[in-house]
Amino acid sequence: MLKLVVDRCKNKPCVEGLYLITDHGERLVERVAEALTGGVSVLQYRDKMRDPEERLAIGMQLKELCSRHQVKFIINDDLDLALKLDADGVHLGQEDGDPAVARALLGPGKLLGISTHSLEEALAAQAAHADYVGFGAIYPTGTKEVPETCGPEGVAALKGKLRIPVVAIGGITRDNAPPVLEAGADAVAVISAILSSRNPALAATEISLLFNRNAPHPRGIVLTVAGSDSGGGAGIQGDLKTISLLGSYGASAIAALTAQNTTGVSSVLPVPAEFLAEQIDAVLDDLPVHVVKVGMLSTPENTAVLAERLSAHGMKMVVVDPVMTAKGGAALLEDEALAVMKKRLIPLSYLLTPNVPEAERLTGLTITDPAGMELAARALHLMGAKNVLIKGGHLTDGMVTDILYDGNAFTRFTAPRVLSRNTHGTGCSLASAIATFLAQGEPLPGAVLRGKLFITKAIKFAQPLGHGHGPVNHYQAARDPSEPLP
Ligand code: 3NM
Repeated sequence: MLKLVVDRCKNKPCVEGLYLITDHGERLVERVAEALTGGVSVLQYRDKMRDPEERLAIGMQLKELCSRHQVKFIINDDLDLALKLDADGVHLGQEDGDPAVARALLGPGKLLGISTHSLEEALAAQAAHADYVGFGAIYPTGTKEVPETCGPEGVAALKGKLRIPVVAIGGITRDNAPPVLEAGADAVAVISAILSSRNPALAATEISLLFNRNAPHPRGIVLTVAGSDSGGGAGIQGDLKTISLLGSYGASAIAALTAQNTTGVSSVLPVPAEFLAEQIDAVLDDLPVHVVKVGMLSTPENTAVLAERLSAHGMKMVVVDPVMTAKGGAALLEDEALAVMKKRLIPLSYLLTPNVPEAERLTGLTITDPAGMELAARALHLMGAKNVLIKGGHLTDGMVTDILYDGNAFTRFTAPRVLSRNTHGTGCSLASAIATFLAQGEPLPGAVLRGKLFITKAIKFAQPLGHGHGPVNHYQAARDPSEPLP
């Protein structure tokens, strides 16, 4: 029998999520304003250089930004400034004065944080009525001289011993934060990985998304914008199966209807662009969507309206599968839509996932080998895609190599080719799987790796359903996505 338990004691921690700390660089307020659009929950103004007058002026601007974004605003060290600005709290280092004095002056309604570097210091901070502790340095950092680092193990050692939240700090980035969260950090404090980034908004979005790792299932929300495949293997249907079976919540906006089965597409009915916009708005006005996955769009109008709505909603995590033709050759994107995709949609994409023919059409290049894929990836990055994954399945080698380019480095993902006729839904399902893993708090390289594993299994386990190219087996592939291929 289902038992109802009412828990009135479970308060949310007062500090959790992404805790951004300011640096001493130029254009601070502008860079912070960008970062706050990416899901920051606390901002600490830490200024060891400017004079008091300047600090007050900057502090006022930062406070205004924080109220606009509903972000808690904390002042480092300077109690006087915290009181003048009526900030949400103050943060003290070990040598920054007496916590009891700060607590008395701040009053009970404000937050008091204390920097700590060992279990003993953390326990002492708790005894001094701190509301949270900063704890580090977790990793080596160039931002501040730190005597030693403690790694995620240092955070794990605090577990169960403190009642107050732990804000892990020091050298934390998108790629090394996951073990810190798994060790039990309630928040991560970051300076350079966000404020030294060329795109502080995206850097903040990537790190704040990692906190979904600990959310209950369905974990993370993915909106798929694509065509309906009546046969059920690809398009909206394949996407929603992938998203649900992998454990996230899937919403959809349908760009076109297709009459389709495993033998091919017999008819396409695009949805009017205004109605596509209404679907997207209905979902994004209501649900806190973490990642949007884009597939078949059919018309230039739909491509343009999607780009416009994604910008209006400030959506940063957009995985674009630039679907152009069906396996049997049916056009799923009208020719005039290609230019709109290049100009309007690609610059909004966090990850673009073309196969070789799609990458050729988008770039005008001829691709015959991995070196050609790398060249095309660079060209697509120049068009504005933040990350590009070119899928090598159409090349004829025995091994299939996909190449990920993040604007800095190439990563190759190679797997033996699975010889199968049952590959219907491969591209849609791979992009949906990557979108789902991102929404669940996996950083991009891991999301691509897990997506590749999922789709390779889905092809391997595919059954000969229908009279043409059977659908990939979403169900079997999702049963244990972490397990290596048999
Ligand atoms: N305090 P970044 S480490 C301000 O260990 C600060 O107490 C630390 O900057 C501590 O994110 C640190 O650029 C620097 O590494 C954090």
